[in-house]
Amino acid sequence: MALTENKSMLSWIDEMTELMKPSEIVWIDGSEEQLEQLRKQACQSGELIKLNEEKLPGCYLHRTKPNDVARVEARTFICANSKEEAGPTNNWMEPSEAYKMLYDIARGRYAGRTMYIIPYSMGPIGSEFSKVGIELTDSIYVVLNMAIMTRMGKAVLDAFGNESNDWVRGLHATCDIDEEKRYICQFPQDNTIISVNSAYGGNVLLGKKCFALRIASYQGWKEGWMAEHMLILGLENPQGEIKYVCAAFPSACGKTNLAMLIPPEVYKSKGYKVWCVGDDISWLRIGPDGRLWAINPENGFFGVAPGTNAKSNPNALASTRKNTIFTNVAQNLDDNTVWWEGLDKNPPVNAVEWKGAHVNGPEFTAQGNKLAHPNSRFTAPAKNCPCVSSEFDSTTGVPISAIVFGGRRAKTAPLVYQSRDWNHGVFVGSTMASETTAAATGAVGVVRRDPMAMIPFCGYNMAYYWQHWIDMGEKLGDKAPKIFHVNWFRTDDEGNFVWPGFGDNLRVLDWIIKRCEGKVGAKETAIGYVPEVDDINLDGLDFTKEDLAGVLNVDTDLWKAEIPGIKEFYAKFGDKLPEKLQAELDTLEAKLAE
Ligand code: GTP
Ligand code: SPV
Ligand code: MN
Repeated sequence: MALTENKSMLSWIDEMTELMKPSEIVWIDGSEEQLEQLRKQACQSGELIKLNEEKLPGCYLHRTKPNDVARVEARTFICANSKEEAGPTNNWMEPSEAYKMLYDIARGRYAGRTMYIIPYSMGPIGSEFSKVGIELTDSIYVVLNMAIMTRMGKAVLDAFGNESNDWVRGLHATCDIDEEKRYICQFPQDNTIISVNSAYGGNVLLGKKCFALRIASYQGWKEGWMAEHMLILGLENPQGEIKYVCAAFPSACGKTNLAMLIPPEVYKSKGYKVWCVGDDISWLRIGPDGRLWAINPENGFFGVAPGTNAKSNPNALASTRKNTIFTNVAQNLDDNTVWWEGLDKNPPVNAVEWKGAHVNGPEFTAQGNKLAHPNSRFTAPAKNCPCVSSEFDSTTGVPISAIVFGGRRAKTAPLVYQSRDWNHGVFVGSTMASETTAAATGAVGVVRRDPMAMIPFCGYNMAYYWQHWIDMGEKLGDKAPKIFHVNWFRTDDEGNFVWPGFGDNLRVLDWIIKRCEGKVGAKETAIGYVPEVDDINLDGLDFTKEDLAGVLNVDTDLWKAEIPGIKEFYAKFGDKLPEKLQAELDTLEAKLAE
């Protein structure tokens, strides 16, 4: 029986039922009984493997097809009404052509299968920030992941009611997981997403990148708010005051790690704490007090497994110890637990690698093979996180003091710098560059422009998106958050990371908050304000002031060499480029020439 009487929902579901020809239809009501029954079914079919109930209660392992392990940017399309509205950084397809192509691929593909209808909310149910979606899928894995990553089920529909048509339509069909027919298409003007021939996270958990970033960024543009690829953390000082920070880093560049950071001993002993509100996506609105407020629209973490360990990110590791789904990690057959590169130095001897082959872990890895896929992930409930913020479910969100951009740059970008003002900060975000990672298919380690960490996720022309940022800054006026840029990834001549990173990034956050409070000075450089060497606390760290001076150094020649790349990138946007950004570029060039 349908769980809603909303006509726009029912008529779209009817239309899709007609198209997809499911043998069975199941509404996901969000109850634990229903989810448990689906887990059992998935274990019977082999889609999930139940892990050790004592060591990892409620946890499961899933392996995707080896050709389906990451987002596919080349096959992701923004099907806006015109190519110009999608902009030069997005793939574009004309909407009616796209629908025809996708419906031809998907037609009848639920035959012999069950169509699961997942009603879900991005954001706490009942919050003004929140938006509702319905995802249709033939994958139990998708249902169970969505149950962790979103608020879902009947409660969402009850709160949404029968009148509104303002909800996002999402159709996912597994089909044959054929790479050649894989498409991830967003139709911003229709509030619609269609994803075919994949069963991997970011391509099929439609509430996440497809809705909460691509569709929502477009909605935010039209409605006066912002959807960003940003973590949200609260930094509590010894007086118990909490300041909130949003940070945008590209995929697999450290959001989850920063969001759950454990302060180094010198800070911890004084009473500093970090609270996690979100690790991947922020929705931001100007509040009644004129400040910028943020919610995390998600309800769980779809985090990178490799590199997560008791030292680098104990809070993330703790989050994965119960009720978690692991995707493409290795299985330890001796105790039926999981393993990935960087968990510890002891790969399991009796192991199943991520593709499903039984191997001797130490021998296999010694030959240079990876037991877990570099983009293997955990799907864990946010509530599992030991440092989850008390504001996690807040319907009003948290007020943001600082926005931090960052990426992987071996050279060029210093450890941290502050923009001169909001528009300069927008310029800094718009010219961000970072080395590519395993989060998307394609080459890894290639420097590319990734403005605001949104290049794969902006649902419309990025030039308009930048103008929207500038407009938001104008509305915020002197209540606008201060904007910073960080780089944890500077390397020495041997290619080793210089800055210790992880928990020690708090030392940089501390400077950022002090700058927001006007409590510390800075050195003005051509690119913005850089800390004085004495103003970053290095207590208890094996890192000298000379080392610090090295990572804070702004190399004018390297920055001059950046300019042609920025110009070339900006040129793609032609006359759509906001004048204010061109002016910022001119200013940077002039300052570098001084
Ligand atoms: P998405 O979920 O793909 O959006 O990624 P994310 O930005 O949340 O990345 P995550 O925090 O999972 O980090 C990805 C990789 O960066 C892991 O391999 C981490 O070990 C590494 N990393 C994170 N923070 C630091 C840091 O401060 N220093 C260094 N050297 N590596 C880091
Ligand atoms: C990312 O790639 O930025 C992720 C993982 O957060 S995915 O959901 O696959 O996009
Ligand atoms: Mn992400």
